[in-house]
Parts: sequence; C-alpha cells; structure tokens
Amino acid sequence: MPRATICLPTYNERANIEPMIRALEPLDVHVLVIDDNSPDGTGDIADRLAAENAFVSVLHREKKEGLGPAYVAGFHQALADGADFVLEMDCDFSHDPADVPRLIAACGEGADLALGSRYVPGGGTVDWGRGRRFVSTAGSWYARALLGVSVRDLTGGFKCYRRRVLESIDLDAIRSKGYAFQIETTYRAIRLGFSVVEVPIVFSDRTEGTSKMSRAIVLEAVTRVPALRFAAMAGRI
Ligand SMILES: Nc1nc2c(ncn2[C@@H]2O[C@H](COP(=O)(O)OP(=O)(O)O)[C@@H](O)[C@H]2O)c(=O)[nH]1
Ligand SMILES: [Mg+2]
Repeated sequence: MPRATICLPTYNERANIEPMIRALEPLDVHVLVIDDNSPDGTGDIADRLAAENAFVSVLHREKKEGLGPAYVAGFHQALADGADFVLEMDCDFSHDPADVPRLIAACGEGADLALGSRYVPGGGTVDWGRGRRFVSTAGSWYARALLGVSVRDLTGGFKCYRRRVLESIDLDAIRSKGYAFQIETTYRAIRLGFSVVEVPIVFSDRTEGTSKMSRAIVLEAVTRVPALRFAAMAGRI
C-alpha cells in the first residue's frame, strides 16, 4: 500500500488541532504536525495526540519563520520516513479533510502533483469577503501571466506531491515563506517537467483561531513571482 503523509503546519491552532487529527484519523494516512513553538500550547496538545495515536508525529521548530520553512522541514522528515505521497494542508478546516482521498487518488492515477483548486469548475470559496477574494484571484492571475503557466490556482496550500517531485526539487534553495512558497513549489515542479493536475475544492474560512496572513506575505508573493521568472530564464530553476 502506498503511504501518504500529511504535513500539517500549526501556529496557534489550539482549538483546531485535536478536531483536525480526529477528522484525519479514518483516512489511513500519517500526519506530521509541524509546530513553530506556538505560544498557545498547540505543540503540547500535538505531543499528547502523538503519544496516543501511532499515525501522528510532531516536528517541533524553535520559532515562527513562516509556512515555507516549516513545510521544507516537514518534507525532509516525510521523505526520510518513506512516504510515497506527501501532502500540504492547513490546520484550520479551510481545507476539508474529506477532500484528502481525492488529492491522493489524482496522484495515484498518474499526476506528479495534485493541487486542490478553487478556480476550476466545481471549486470555489465560501465566507470570503470581497477583499480576500480579490487578493487571491488577482494573485493567481498575476503569477499565471508572469510565469506563463496554465495552472488556475497557484496560491492554494492543499496539495499532494508524489515522492519523486520533492526528491527532485532543491528544497533547501527555496526562500519563499508565504503564498510565494505555494507558487514557487508548483512552478519548480512544472519546470522540472512534472505533471500537475487541479482537483476542485471548496475553501471555507476558518471559524476558530486567527489567520496569519499579512501584508508582508502578499508583498513577498508580488516580488517573488518576477524573481522566479528571471531565475527560470537564467536556467537556475
Ligand atoms: N508552523 C507554522 N505554521 C504556520 C505558520 N504560519 C501559518 N501557519 C499555519 O498554516 C496554516 C495556514 O495559515 P493561515 O493563517 O490559516 O493562513 P490563511 O489561510 O492564508 O489565512 C494554518 O494551519 C496555520 O496554523 C508558521 O509560520 N509556521
Ligand atoms: Mg487559513
């Protein structure tokens, strides 16, 4: 049986972590929580859950450095543990745990990278204000145009990689931390010739805890996209 590991980054998700682990329990996956020393004690709850459940493990990091470095550390760990499929997922229920099997199935059927996509038929967002919808759709449009790729949802963080994709990407060269990390990983996979498919998902706003999105994260994406394009033109990625 192919083995799937869900990398679940957490920063102050004490209200969400246990319900999320419970929701993932029936799916026959391994869950790797990557906690950046959350001040609200999420890491302690994760430790308890790992002690109680063999399918859960925890990677503790010293400080919050953004989603990108947390995922890179998680990817290395998942590969070392022998995962065939490695997933990214938020811990705030914006990504529906029930969609996990569809993402894994897309890779099982031959895709190298399956993206949960809000911007293909059947996908969408609920509970989002106009401001956030605009930032997200404009961001995907901007990245798509500058990078010259056909992917509709470049900034989403619900993804499933076949092992060989993460083995091929130079993970330690990735500097992006926020949405840019999602754009960069998908772009690098495309540049390496891997096949990418979009699986429709509906993204709903979190009900517990608070978003860590910031102006800096949006700005990083705006500047990283042309930098990625130049790196590709120079043959560096
Ligand atoms: N380990 C770690 N997790 C993070 C960090 N920033 C955000 N997260 C987690 O990444 C997921 C998505 O973050 P969120 O704040 O909901 O971003 P949004 O959905 O774009 O508003 C959640 O599970 C967060 O707890 C970080 O710096 N380190
Ligand atoms: Mg969120």
